Order: sequence, then structure tokens, then C-alpha cells
Amino acid sequence: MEKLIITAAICGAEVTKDHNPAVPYTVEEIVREAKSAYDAGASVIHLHVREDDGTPTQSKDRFQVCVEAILKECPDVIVQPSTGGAVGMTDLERLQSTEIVPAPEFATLDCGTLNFGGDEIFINTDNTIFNFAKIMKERGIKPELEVFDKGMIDIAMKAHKKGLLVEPLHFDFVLGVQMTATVRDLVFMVGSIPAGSTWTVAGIGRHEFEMAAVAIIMGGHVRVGFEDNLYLEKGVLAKNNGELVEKVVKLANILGREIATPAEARRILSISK
Ligand code: KMH
Ligand code: ZN
Repeated sequence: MEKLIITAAICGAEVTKDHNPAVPYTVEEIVREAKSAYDAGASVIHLHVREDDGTPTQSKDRFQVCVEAILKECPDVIVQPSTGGAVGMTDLERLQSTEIVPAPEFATLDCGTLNFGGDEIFINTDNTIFNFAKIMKERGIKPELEVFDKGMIDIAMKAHKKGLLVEPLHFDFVLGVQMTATVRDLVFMVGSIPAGSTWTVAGIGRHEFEMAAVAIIMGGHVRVGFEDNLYLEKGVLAKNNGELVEKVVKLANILGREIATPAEARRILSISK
């Protein structure tokens, strides 16, 4: 089995310091959280950025500053900017994170529209998805295909049929938002992607570590972090993202799976730096 790639989704766009005071907003806080995750064993940092007051932004300048500041402290880490941004942002706003220099190695590509809780809808029409895929291909950015249900795998395959994606494909199954997060769900999703693809699972909320344990056993990869879950265990807020990564490292040690370095993660994901 390949070594385990741990992605840390350190910030997100929806969680706030009211949920957990360690949620980062400023550049310094974002670097602090990225470093805590990297030091604990994360090889990929999934990045959203904020204004100093916590407002989510996709500003190219803010991404540029944050990515450079993270790479100063974690020189070999893979930074994966979000192109999802926050609910309600326009496509052009969202794409700014792909415009930094040099272009990111990796970025998210959300593969469908979904209910995001309450009255919120996160909109990704087919044309948005195809356009984002085309731009990412032109810029040499590997997409992580964010799929929140099985239909989104099918939409990703439509983009692939159009020649907009390059194999091997990499999927992130985000379970516990639009569809439930059970072992049966994860096995179904893994069985629905093309042979030779790689995958990560992000279990939302209390599902984070259950899904992590199953992925470790199945040979997939794991995403944790404040974007998805704020708690180390029931009723105990994590002090930093590093604690969430450490817990995955402990699970992997118990289950006999080694942790990938960023260089090993690049090889497993076919990312050339
Ligand atoms: N914040 C969500 C609306 C991504 O990063 O690509 C979108 C999201 C997915 O988090
Ligand atoms: Zn995200």
C-alpha cells in the first residue's frame, strides 16, 4: 500500500473563532496553523484565506502573501488553494487563487451544486466546472476533484470525456454534507471512480476520524482540519490543526500505514514540481 497523504484543511470559509478560537484569519495565524499541521505530518495544506476580520476572500493578493508565507516556514509542503471560496462568490472571484505566481501545483475543483445547510446553495454548473477544469489544465494545476455525492463523480467524468482532465485523476470524497458518511458510502464512492485514480476522504464533523480510519485501511488518503471539524474528540476543541493531524498519524501507526512526505505525496499524486 502507498504511504498515507494527510491533507490539512486549516481554515475553510465558514467556520469562525466563535466556533473555535484557533480558527486562523490573519496571515500570521494561517502560517501558524499550516506549520502545526506540517510539523505533525501533513504533506498538503488545503487553503482558504480571510481578511484580518475573518471575512472569507479569494483575493489573488491575499493568496499570494499567504502561500509565500507558508512556504517560508514549510518549504516543501504542497499548498492546495481552494477554488470553491465561500457560498455566493462569483466564478471570476473564485478563480483568483489560480492566478498566483508561480501557479499552484494543486487546487480544488468542485464538481457539482449542493445544499450547504440552511438556505445556502453552493453553485457549480456544468459550464463552471468545465471552465475551471480548462483553466487549471492550461495553467498546469492538478485538480483535486471535490465530490460531495456520486453524481459529482459522473460530472467529473463528463469533464474528463471532454479532454479537460489529465489522468491519473484524484478525488476528494467530502462525506457528511450532501450525503451521509458511512463505510458503505465510502466503499460505494471508491468503487465508482476509474481504476488508477487516487482518493482522499474528508469526513465532516464527528465523521472525520471514522472516515480517516477506514481510508487508512482501504489504501486511500485522509483530509482533516478546522474546515471540516473543530473537535479532537467529543466536547474537546482541538487547540490547533496539528492536533487533528497527529490523531490521524496515531491511527496510521496503529494500523501499520506509513506517512508520506511532501515529495512522496507528489509522486503518489503525479504532481511535478
Ligand atoms: N466553502 C465551500 C463553499 C473548496 O474548497 O473547493 C467550498 C469549499 C470547497 O470549501
Ligand atoms: Zn475548502
